[in-house]
Amino acid sequence: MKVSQDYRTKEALLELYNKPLLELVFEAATVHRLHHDPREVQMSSLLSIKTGGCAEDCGYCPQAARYHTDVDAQKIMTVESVLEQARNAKENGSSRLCMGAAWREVRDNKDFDSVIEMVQGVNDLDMEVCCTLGMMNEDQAVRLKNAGLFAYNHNLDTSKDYYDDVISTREYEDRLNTIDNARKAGISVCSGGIIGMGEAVEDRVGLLMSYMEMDTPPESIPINALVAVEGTPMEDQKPIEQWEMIRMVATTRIAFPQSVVRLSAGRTKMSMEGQALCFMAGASSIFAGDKLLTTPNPEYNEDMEMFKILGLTPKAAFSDGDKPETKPDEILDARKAKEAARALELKAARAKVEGFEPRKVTTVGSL
Ligand code: SAM
Ligand code: DTB
Ligand code: SF4
Repeated sequence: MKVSQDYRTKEALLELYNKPLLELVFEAATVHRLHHDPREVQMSSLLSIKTGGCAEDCGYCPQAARYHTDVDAQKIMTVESVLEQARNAKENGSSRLCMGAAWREVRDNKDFDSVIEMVQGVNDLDMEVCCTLGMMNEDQAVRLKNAGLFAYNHNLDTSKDYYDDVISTREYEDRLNTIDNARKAGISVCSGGIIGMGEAVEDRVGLLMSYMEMDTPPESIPINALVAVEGTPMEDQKPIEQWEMIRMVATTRIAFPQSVVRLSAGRTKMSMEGQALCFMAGASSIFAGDKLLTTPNPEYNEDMEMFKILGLTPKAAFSDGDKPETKPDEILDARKAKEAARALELKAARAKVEGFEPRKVTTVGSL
């Protein structure tokens, strides 16, 4: 039962969302317990491997180059520094690493080759690897899959109707195509949205309807509360009440009984009691670590304290799917072989220069 048969229409979902809160939470908690171990919560760490300078105009995003935020554009991280961060995240109990890049789309260049190496390296650490790199085509999805990618995150963000109020530089259809490309390559799909962007409740339910209409809904659905960042067009959005977050989590849980529902951005504004109700209502994953991509997240120790109080335990890696096999990547291997050959040539040329006796210059008299 990948989607709930009782809530397949927008009207039914809307009615569900608007139910008396405790009835909604109770129903969600019941569904959750039928399909998941309610004590287990997945801890996923986010890492911004390429920050800022993005060409898109997503109204919520501090990484869009056109908005004047505190986020500066940076180069892509090195593979070694990513692996170091991955090891730290694993030591702190994270079973998944989600690497984000502020790209409109994946390009077939050296930076993508580096991402392939990062995916291979993190998969070798026995962590679930997720990437969120913007739009990608089928070939790029296959390369990522062969590198050992477990999941691809690509959010629809909101309903089809509200989408144009949020983003103008790409279409809803583009997002759906990328999700399809990930799916076709055999990658687990992570896709969700943001609430608190000025949308109506109908748009929140409209987002869920977009997933209802898919042949296979996402394996994980992140629910974010807008982090209103100064300099973005949404800087003045009033923070949503945590009750709305609880309603959205509960409705998502009931509509998609088997999916992982991730309580994502916005936890710094929630109380522990508010988060507890989200776990009760079926949230089965969080982003762990004191930073999301560019904005703060609760401290690691705070989350560990919350887990202890609520009796939650971190979920092990690959509980919901086998570890992908890392296969050789021809493009990456060819580039590395070329670089190695070039390095050898340079070394030989340098040795030649060093072994060369410079001609003695004798100066006659003084100038
Ligand atoms: N550039 C890629 C893309 O847009 O698909 C990947 C990175 S992008 C930052 C990933 C997701 O982060 C967005 O789709 C959005 O849902 C979420 N996000 C970005 N800024 C946010 C904010 N201020 N508050 C809440 N969620 C946000
Ligand atoms: C998702 O749904 N939320 C994450 C992750 N997927 C990539 C991103 C949240 C970003 C919040 C704003 C920031 O830190 O820049
Ligand atoms: Fe760029 Fe992604 Fe931010 Fe949109 S959400 S501006 S695509 S980084």
